[in-house]
Amino acid sequence: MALLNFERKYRVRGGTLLGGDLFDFWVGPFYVGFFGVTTIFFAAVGTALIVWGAALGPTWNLWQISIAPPDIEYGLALAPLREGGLWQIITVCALGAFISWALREVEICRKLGIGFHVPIAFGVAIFAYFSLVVIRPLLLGAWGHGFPYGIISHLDWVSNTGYQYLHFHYNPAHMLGVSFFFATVFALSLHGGLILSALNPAPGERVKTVEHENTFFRDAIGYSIGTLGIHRLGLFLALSAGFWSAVCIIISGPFWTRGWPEWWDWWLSLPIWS
Ligand code: UQ2
Repeated sequence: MALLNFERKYRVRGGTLLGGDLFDFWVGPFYVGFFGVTTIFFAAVGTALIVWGAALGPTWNLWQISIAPPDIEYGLALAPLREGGLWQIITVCALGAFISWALREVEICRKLGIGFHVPIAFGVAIFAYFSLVVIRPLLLGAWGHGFPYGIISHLDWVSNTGYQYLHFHYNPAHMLGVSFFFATVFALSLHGGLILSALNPAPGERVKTVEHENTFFRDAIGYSIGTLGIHRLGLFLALSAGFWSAVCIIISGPFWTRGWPEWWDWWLSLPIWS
């Protein structure tokens, strides 16, 4: 089907989750929908509040601008705007925009009649952010446990939070998260390399097919996971990376307050040694 044919068939009413036909239209290439409107709203308000927060701060240096959550003393209450209240509203706007974007993806999937893999994958990324700024602060009893919105300041937060547990690499869920991140880039480099090797031949040479792709890996390691399989594996590896990152930070504090190296003492405490 040619692009123009396809668009005529696909660009039709229906499949919306909310708003019925009200926002069921396109602006240029972009589908709008109810959630397109809410995405624009939350993104615009959130961005304006970030600029306001920057204007209140001591610097316009892009690296140093930071909008901090409230002090721990405010607990789970709302704070004055200049003392973390801005951070609280910006967090609501960020989640509003991310979730609206995911639901807009769902509406587009429904229109096309395709699966929901993309919005589900994005949902796992939203969950990782949600666990940092909502789940863990709630479990610890203060919004002040969220991370500050700034380029350098959020890096400092990660560093400080890591050292608070002495050595974060001993966190078993962190180990899983890191391993899945590495496995993800490894799989994508194999996949990207393999696709380009077959589909982007030297000038004058023929494009090769999937049999060449299978055969390369069968010759090299005796196994080819297949063209569908590599994408299933990639999605699994990437979602697992996001999932275990969320777990590794949620358990740090709410469920384990000492250094992570000490967690491994369970091994020395096994009765088999005595
Ligand atoms: C493959 C295949 C692809 C691929 C890749 C493989 C034709 C185009 C990359 C090879 C992948 C394997 C063997 C899995 C590696 C496992 C991990 C955990 C990285 O067979 O089928 O399709 O792109």
